Amino acid sequence: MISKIIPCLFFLMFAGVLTAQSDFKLKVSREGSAPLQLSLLDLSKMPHTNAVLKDKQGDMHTYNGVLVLDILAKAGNIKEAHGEGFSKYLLVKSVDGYRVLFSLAELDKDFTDKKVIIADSVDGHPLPEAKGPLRIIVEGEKKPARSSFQVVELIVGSVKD
Ligand SMILES: Nc1nc2c(c(=O)[nH]1)N[C@H]1C(S)=C(S)[C@@H](COP(=O)(O)O)O[C@H]1N2
Ligand SMILES: [Mo]
Repeated sequence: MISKIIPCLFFLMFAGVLTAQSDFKLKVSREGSAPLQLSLLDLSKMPHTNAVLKDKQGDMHTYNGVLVLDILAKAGNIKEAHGEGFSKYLLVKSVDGYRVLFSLAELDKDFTDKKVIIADSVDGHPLPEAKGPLRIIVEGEKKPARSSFQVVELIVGSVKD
C-alpha cells in the first residue's frame, strides 16, 4: 500500500511544482497604464543576454535573462528615461517582501554598460526554487544585495517632490 502511495505523492508534488511554474506571472506596473502580466513563456520568447554576478561567497555565476528595460518597454514608452524620466524609479518587489529601488538611468544602456536583467537561468540551469523562478541581476555590483530573488513585481513610478 505505502509503496503505491509514495510514488503518487511524488507525482502530485511534481505536478504541483509544474502548475505553480506555469501559473506564475510577473506583474509590470506603470503609472497611467494597465499592469502587464508576463508568463515565464512570454519572457522566454524575449531576447536574452548574460550577466555575471558574484555570490555572497565570492563565487562568480553567469545568469541569463531579459534586460529589465526591454521588459519595462513592453508596458509603455520607456524613453522618458531621458529628461523628465530622471526622476522616475523602478521598485522591484519579491515574494518575501524584499524591496529594491533603482533609478531608470541605472538600467539604460545609454548611461551604463552594466547589465540589469531579469534572469530565468543560472550557469545553464533554471534558478533553484528558493531563488526563482526569476531573479533580478545587477551586473558588477560588489555585493549581490540588490539582486533580489523570487521577483514578482516591477513598478515604475515618479518622484513628485
Ligand atoms: N527576495 C530576496 N532577495 C534577496 C535577499 C532577500 O532577503 N530576499 N537578500 C539579498 C542579499 S542581502 C544578498 S547578500 C543576496 C545573496 O545572494 P546569493 O545567495 O546569490 O549569494 O541576495 C539578495 N537578494
Ligand atoms: Mo546580503
